[in-house]
Amino acid sequence: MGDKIQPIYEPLNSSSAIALVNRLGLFTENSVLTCNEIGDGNLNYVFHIADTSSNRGVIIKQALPYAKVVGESWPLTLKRAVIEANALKIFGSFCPQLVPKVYYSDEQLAVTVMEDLSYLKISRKGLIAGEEYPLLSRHIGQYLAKTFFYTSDFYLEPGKKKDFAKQFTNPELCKITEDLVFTDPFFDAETNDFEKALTEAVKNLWSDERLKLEAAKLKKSFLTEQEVLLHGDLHTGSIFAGAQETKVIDPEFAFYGPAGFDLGLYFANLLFQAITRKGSSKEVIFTHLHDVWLTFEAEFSTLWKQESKEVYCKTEGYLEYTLQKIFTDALGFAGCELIRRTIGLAHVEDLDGISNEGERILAKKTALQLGRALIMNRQQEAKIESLTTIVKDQLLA
Ligand code: SR1
Ligand code: MG
Repeated sequence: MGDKIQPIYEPLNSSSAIALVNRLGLFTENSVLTCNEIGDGNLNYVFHIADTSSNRGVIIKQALPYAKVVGESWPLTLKRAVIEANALKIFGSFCPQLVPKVYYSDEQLAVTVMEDLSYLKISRKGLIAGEEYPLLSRHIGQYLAKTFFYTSDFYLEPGKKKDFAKQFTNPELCKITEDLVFTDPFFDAETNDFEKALTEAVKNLWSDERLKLEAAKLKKSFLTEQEVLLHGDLHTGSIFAGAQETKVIDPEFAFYGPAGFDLGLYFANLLFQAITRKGSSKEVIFTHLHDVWLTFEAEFSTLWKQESKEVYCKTEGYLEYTLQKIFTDALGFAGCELIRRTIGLAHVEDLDGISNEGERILAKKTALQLGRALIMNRQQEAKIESLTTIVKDQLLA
């Protein structure tokens, strides 16, 4: 008697996705709706539903109870959908222009219904196609400054921050990163995936004890440092871009971790373009690297000076120490991302899309060398020229 009927999880299809948006009243009654599954990521379904006459649309993202990239043999929590919806709402409250609006979320169905961004392009695809996106990295610098600062102990009352950290405890998705980013690529693990022609280069990594010690330190930082609420998977496939607009999507890996992690992933995914672009078109990527760091540094410093609540934020040298730590960590995390996207389980189109085998292998060897160089030389002055010098040295080596 009086028992609540719990909606049961089931994967959506075109007709149940359309039924859901109709139930939510997101379109007028007479709308003729089309629905396409457009997800090309590793984990979820993504449905694009549009009204054929107005072309107005929405996106429904649904988590599957397993990792799509591997199949049902790799079960994965549906709770990531709640984490994602809540993270979108929190990040959207700090930078509404840079995050899609969430219209609805349902924990049982593991769905998030959000703003249609299909008029923009996934920035990885746009960058591969040679598009320039002059505002992209300035927007990402602003996004990082705000999301880091407003979720950190520099701004939040410590109890509130700990509540957030509890709400965003995300052990299953963190475990994916712990394994796929920080561990497996440095050992002969089953998940690794690389061409035969890379065997010697890969074995050199596996036997490099100095490199493994540094990878261990970076993994420890990821495991233990609860500095800010991270996006957790901020590669260029998690960012929609256009000439004027940028939107950060997919924060299902969100958790409290070291601030340099998101920045490092973004650096690394730009660096794939620095590696693969030819001649002077690399310069655009160096400009992106400058833009993201300089914007981040300026915005974060302003927030620190104007809005910090932590008493030590007025102590001389503390801001510089904090920026230095974020920069150093970011270089190390960027190195791990370069290596894991080259020889680990989940690759990037920037490299795998190179059809000429010789060129592809050369690009991958460069990515491995650059990854190693960033990890080993990450204790650099927090100046973007320190990063571009390491990159240029490796690209010319
Ligand atoms: C099994 S998931 C593989 C990768 O896809 C996601 O986008 C994350 O980057 C994860 O590491
Ligand atoms: Mg994703």
